[in-house]
Parts: sequence; structure tokens; C-alpha cells
Amino acid sequence: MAEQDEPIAAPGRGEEPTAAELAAMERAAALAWDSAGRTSPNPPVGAVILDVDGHRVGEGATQPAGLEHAEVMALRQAGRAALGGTAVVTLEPCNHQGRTGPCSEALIEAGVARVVFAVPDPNPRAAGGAQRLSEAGVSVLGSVGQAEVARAAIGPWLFAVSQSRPFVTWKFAGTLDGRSSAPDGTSKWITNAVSRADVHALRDRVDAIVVGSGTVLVDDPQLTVRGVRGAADGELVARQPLRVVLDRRHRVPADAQIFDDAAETIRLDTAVPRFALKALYDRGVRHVLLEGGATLAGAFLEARLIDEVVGYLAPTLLGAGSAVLRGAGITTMSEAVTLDVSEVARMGDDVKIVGRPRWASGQEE
Ligand code: AOF
Ligand code: ZN
Repeated sequence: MAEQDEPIAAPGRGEEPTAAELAAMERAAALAWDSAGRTSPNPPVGAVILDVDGHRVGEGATQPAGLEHAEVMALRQAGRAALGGTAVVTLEPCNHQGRTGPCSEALIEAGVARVVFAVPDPNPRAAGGAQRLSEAGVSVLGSVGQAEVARAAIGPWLFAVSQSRPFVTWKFAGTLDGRSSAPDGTSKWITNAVSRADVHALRDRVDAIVVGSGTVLVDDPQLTVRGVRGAADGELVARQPLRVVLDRRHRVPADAQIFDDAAETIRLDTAVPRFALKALYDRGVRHVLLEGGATLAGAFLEARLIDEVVGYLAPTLLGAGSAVLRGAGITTMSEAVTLDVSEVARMGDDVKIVGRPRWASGQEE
């Protein structure tokens, strides 16, 4: 997918994207990013409408499942100004009557003269929008900025639908020497406030947070999103991800914080990562954040079910205590899992590192 960076034009209608269209695509990608975590099982998509003169007259993002697609939101805002204009969308407009009407028809009806999109729709039920539009005389340009867009908001969704399981991000916080707690079990506040706020922003973009029963019994975490998206410090954000505890033996008591009414929570009666992911996919989950503990993360890694790693490291040394990762089945250096690193960021004095296990990097391509 990343190789196809060359824009593909519909037959006979090839034109380079204009500067205004490229800028609109960047804006559409930002709108999509903003809707991440709020659209599943639908993809987070962004759309911008330019009028005949290339001015932005409408924008929108995918609404929660069953509600409007991005194009419809943007067209609504543009009104009559869409006539003769251009729609710039991060995903190929759909061509099907699903829970909402086909976006291809909505664009044709609004009199849009040109459609520029980034990623072709891999869903066979919805695909065909580009063809329908060009048959109706609309100039269509696809794969504009595809690689960038696919790497951002819609990436986990694309991966999930191609693999029929959610994309898994494993997040951990540890000391510089890779410990998540001291020998006496204390573990509070290893990383600083900047890192912790960043974790909330990460939770805000996923559909579900998964933990093992051991983590709940030891830490009693709440696993909610607080203090981001304009919510005051410590205050709950309106949309909360599903909380999931893998608890085959029903060890987690009903008064654990994850069962409070701040968000929905489910208990899965399995310790097998693959079954857990299948159950979550069937519920519409497309992006999972795995938050612990070390043994569960090891099981996911051994099964090659970790697609992205987000690690927060504090400049602290413990020399003893639990490791952030355990039991991944690795015995020798040649079996070590290497990450292709996409981000290294300073979080105050902590360091955040983001990467994809090498085996996963090419999977969706
Ligand atoms: C678009 N624009 O903003 C999104 C699209 O069940 P439905 O009717 O909501 O359709 C869901 C499918 O539509 C989804 O699987 C994907 O292929 C496409 N999503 N398409 O034109 C959008 N979110
Ligand atoms: Zn649509």
C-alpha cells in the first residue's frame, strides 16, 4: 500500500492534485484523527468540501456507527456552495446502502464536480464509489497522500478489517531499567504527569482497553479517559472506551474500580489472546489498547498479536522488581523482537518510544 504513492486518476480524467486539495487533505486527515475511537466498527474518515474557487466551505468527520459518514457532514455544511466544487476525503466514498445512504450518490446529488480521496475502501460491500462517481461524470483522483493518511487515523481500521481482528497497541510504563514495580510491589507514579496525560490521549483514540485479572487485583485501575479533549484535570471525557478484563477464573471482585459506572466493562472468560481479540472484533472493536500486565503482554507478543508498542520510560533505576514484560517465549538474542521506531519523544524528563514489531510492519501492505 505504501508503495502506491503515485496518485491514480480515473480513466481519462487524470490531473495532479492542486495545492488547495493537498492542504484540504491534510485538514481531512486531522478531522479523521479527531474522530478516532468514536466510529467503530466504521473507520474514522475526514472530508472537506472546496467550492469552485477552491475555498473551504464545509468539513466533517464520520459520526458514531449508524450515523452520518464524513462526506454527508461536510456536504451539509457546504450547502449550495458544493455545486461545481471538490470533495476531498481520506477514504474512497462508499457506494452502498448500509445503515446510511451511499456517499457517492450524495456527492453526485450535491453537484460536486471533482472528488479527491486517499485510501481505496477495502470493504467489498462499500467499495465502487470511485467508479460510480466517474461514471456520473465526476472527475475522480485517488491515492492522494495515501501513505500518510493510512499511517494515521485510519491505519488501525485498515489493519483490523484486513486481518479480521482488532489492531493491538501495547502500552507500558517503566523505569529506565525496564521495571514496572519495586520488589515490595509499589508501582504508583513511575512516569511523570506529562507521560500520564499522553496515556489518556492514547486511550481516547481506541475502542477498548484490555487488561488481565492480575493487574486489576494488584493495581485496581479505573482505565478511563480523563483530562483530555477539554475535560478538566481528572474529569471524565464524554466518550469512554470499553474496559475489558481477561478473567477466566472470575477472580476480579464486583467492587473493583473497573466495574464502576464511569464506562462500560466486560469480563472475558478466556486467557487466549486470539479468542479475546475475536470476541472483541465481533463486538465491533477495531483498535485495542493492551495495558497490562507483564504476563499478558508476553502472551500477546509470543502469539505475534502486538502490532504497535508505546513505551514510556522514566529516568529512574530500581535494579529489582517486576519487569514490564514477561514470558514472551524468547530464549536467545536472535529471537528478540525488534521494533521499527516511528516516534521518540521527550515527555518532560521521561521518554516515549513508539514502534511496530518488525513482523507486523509490512502486514497491512
Ligand atoms: C464513507 N465515508 O465517513 C465512512 C465510510 O454501515 P454504514 O452504512 O455506516 O457503512 C460502513 C462502511 O462504509 C464501512 O465499512 C466503510 O467501508 C465505509 N465507511 N465510508 O464514504 C465515511 N466512515
Ligand atoms: Zn459513505
